[in-house]
Amino acid sequence: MEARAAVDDAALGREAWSVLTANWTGSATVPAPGLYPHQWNWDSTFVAIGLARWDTRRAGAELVSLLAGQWRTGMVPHIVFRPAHAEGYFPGPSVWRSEDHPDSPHGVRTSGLTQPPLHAFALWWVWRYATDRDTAAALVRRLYPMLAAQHGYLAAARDLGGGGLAAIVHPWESGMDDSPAWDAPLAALTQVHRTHRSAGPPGRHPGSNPDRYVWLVLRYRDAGYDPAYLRQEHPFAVEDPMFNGIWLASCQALVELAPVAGADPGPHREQAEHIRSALLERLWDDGAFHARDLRGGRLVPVCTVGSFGPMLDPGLPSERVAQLARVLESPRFMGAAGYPVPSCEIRAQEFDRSCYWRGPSWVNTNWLLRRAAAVHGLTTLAHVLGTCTLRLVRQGGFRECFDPFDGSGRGSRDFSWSAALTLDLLA
Ligand code: 9WN
Repeated sequence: MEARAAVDDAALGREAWSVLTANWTGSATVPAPGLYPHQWNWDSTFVAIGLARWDTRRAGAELVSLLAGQWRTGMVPHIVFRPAHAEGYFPGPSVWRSEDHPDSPHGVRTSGLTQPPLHAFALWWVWRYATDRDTAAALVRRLYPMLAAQHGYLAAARDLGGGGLAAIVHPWESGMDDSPAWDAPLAALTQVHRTHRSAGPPGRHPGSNPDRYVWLVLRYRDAGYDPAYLRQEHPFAVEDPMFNGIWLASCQALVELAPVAGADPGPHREQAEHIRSALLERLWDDGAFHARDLRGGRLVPVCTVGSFGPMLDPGLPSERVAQLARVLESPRFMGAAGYPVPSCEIRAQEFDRSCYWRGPSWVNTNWLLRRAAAVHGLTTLAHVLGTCTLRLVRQGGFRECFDPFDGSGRGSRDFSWSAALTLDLLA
């Protein structure tokens, strides 16, 4: 294992700041130097969360710059491109062609997909912990309408199953690109994707089906990023428990933020209740939440770290919380991992300790599960998740992800959300 001398809290905090300083572009934070040269959607929410207690202005700037890429439909894109680095990442702006779409923002090029809607939650976190109260209040007033529009988009354009949940239409939208949860829906594309030869470099992530990923993007783009096309034809549509658990948490955040913005919290409360019922009715099976493949018409059997997303909801019934916590602490996840939480259950055939979202542990999902444990009063679990996550970064540095057995770092170095969330965990 690649370990380094353990560093104390003060040194770890300084190292985290230096990563965030190096990855700051002047208006936003890129996920990592080199590989990810643009602004990514949920990465920026984690950066804002990590900065919330320390730097209200920069936390706010992170969200403001991301929302500059918001489409008039309310959709918040998964990448906001930096012009100077245009084709430094594939697929770049020339593939997405956002500028051709009448609803895209003027003067900013973006992708056409979204990512987990953690934005309202991140804004609430900033509001809750801000030392600079006036800046935080102004930020809430400025961003609240944009976030309400984002939620409106999800409800209107993404309820492809008609049951009250938002569907992802591409694995990239989950933020957990090559999770085994998408294997079956992607395998069903084999017939269709053979009719198309996509142009693009080989995938960065083994097993991530790069040609199918690009093929799905091109189909959606060529259909004009049209919600009717998504409903009627798009071949990949999945209800992900993490995406929807995050959406629910963000609805609850808007309930808290609405009065600050002079708005009515009622619709957000109703939306949250609607999502909770839909999660329980549509995604719960055999003691855990599972992704629903809308095109295949079935739940995906494998449990992943995404299965615990609905635990972010303080209103989740206590017997469901207890069942989820048992699975999380069992040898299927934390019980057999030296460094929790593996991104896929260890007993699954698809589990791979070294491959991105197919096994490794990630700081962002650990942070979300620590938060979930805390909202349900599971203090020991929350404590273990916090200390184990800090142990990972103390030993391995701010890596993109980590081997769940020996804690060795994987993927990019100097990864922004690993650094930012460390600042929160150190608080
Ligand atoms: C595609 C930026 C992003 C994260 C995702 C992570 C990875 C991109 C990629 O990097 O996805 O969006 O190129 O694989 O899976 O969670 O937002 O850090």
